[in-house]
Amino acid sequence: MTICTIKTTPFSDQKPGTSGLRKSVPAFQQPHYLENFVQSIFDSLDGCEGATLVLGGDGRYYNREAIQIILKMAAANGIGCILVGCGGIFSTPAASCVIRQYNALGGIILSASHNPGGPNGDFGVKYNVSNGGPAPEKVTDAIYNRTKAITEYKILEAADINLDRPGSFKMGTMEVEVMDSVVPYVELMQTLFDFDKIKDLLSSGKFRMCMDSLHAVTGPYAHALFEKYLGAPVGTVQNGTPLEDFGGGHPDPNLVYAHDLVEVMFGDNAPDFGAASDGDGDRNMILGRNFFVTPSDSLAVLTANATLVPGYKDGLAGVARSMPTSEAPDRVAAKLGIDCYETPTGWKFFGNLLDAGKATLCGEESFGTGSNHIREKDGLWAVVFWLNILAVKGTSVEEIVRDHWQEYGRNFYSRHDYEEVPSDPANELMELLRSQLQNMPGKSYGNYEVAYSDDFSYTDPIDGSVSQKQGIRIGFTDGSRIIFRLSGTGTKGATLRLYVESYEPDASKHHVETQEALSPLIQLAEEIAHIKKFTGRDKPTVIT
Ligand code: VG1
Ligand code: CO
Repeated sequence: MTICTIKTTPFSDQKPGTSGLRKSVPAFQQPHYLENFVQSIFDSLDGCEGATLVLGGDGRYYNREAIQIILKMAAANGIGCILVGCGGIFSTPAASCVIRQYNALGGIILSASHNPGGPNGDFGVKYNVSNGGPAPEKVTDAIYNRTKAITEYKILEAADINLDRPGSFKMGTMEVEVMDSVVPYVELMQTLFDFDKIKDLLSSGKFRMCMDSLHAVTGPYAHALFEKYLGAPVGTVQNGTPLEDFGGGHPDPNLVYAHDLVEVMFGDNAPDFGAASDGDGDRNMILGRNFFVTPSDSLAVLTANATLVPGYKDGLAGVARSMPTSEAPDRVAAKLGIDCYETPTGWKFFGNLLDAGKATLCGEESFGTGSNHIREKDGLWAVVFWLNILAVKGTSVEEIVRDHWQEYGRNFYSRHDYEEVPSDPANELMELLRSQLQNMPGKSYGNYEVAYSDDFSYTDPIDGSVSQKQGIRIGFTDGSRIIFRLSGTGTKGATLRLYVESYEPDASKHHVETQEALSPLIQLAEEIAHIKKFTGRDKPTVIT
């Protein structure tokens, strides 16, 4: 078999964002586009000669073609062994699990996560390092620098590998192991949770759940986990077959896009528990009967109840949340006497804290929760964690959350997204805000007095690396916050995210509807940032 060296020229737009390189499928299909990025990964790796890598994706359109190209490039670049998902399938958490179990050098995960798929949808490539987590910024910077200078890539002339059944193959001198990652993933879950107890609950006939995989990657994992191992009736998992275009849907587990599930959980005779996950399986949404759990509250509830679950029975070392995530987990941490870390948006910032044993649970407001069992957020893990708590407590989701508010107070929280707005005015909005930050502290807006205002900068407590300009935050003396960020995962124009939070200790006010409770702050955000003027929109695209 011949190794071909192909001449190429750089693309200027291959800078990885919050979670890898994300572009439209047609962008990835341009000649050499995928190849340039993949070669840049290989060129940036230390010791890829003979190494083991994990490879797979969320099953979206172009997944299979990309896998065949990457296999041939890996073989030409001297990789020793590739563990590839059967059918090309690897959820992000399962990839993280397998990288760790096999001591692989890293993994290439093909996903644009919650972005829509299909021939005109999005595609993505991210590189994870040997701890199983997303590459830290120094690695993504190295890859990006390489993409700007690349002149050639290597690829083996070889036949495609059959991805549809497990087995061992050779491609040149490289070994290819086609594996089903459902089993190692479920086995990991068994080490953390009380499967017998959850099984009693799910097979009792008294408790019903509904899991919506949104036609994305968690389907096979969820069918096995809930219907085979945990005793839930067949049919518990809906939309459980991964489709290349996610059935035309938007594989994002929130109240807007997971509409099938929302209809079930807010309809007549709703089940006790509902959950959904995203395109690549790292996000989760938790619902009770007629009840929505905000992701920030979910992290706080898991933290408060962790010792009920076998894997965390000895307590938590600490907890970490991204900056825009509500401060609900901070209140639990304070009561438990453990540290609560605040990181920039993106799971890569949790890696060092998890590796150093400083944090056990982590979470983001964007429906991401996870722990030190892997180095990615993990949608199904969160679902099983909730089930384990429900099985122990024997109460409902709503009761657990309301009791939680009663004990800790309620952090009202909402995110408003303005998607696909023109980039220039979005950047202007951010610049204008930045220019005002210095003069804000001490200033009053109606009942709100600014306590601090800055563009969030994070110094990693483990390696000292500094990440600047991670979001504009304005904090008020009563504990409320308004935060502005531009998304780093969108592929069209800019997406402005406004995050709003207020704290309510008084239990008699906990029933107020979230948007209503936050409306003075939402108006204030408009007053300060002139969102309507800059985005040309009179309301957000998505409210979560
Ligand atoms: C979004 C979320 C962030 C999450 C990231 C990747 O990033 O806000 O919390 O880590 O997506 O999630 P951004 O830059 O668009 O706000 V996923 O499920 O795409 O791997
Ligand atoms: Co995701």
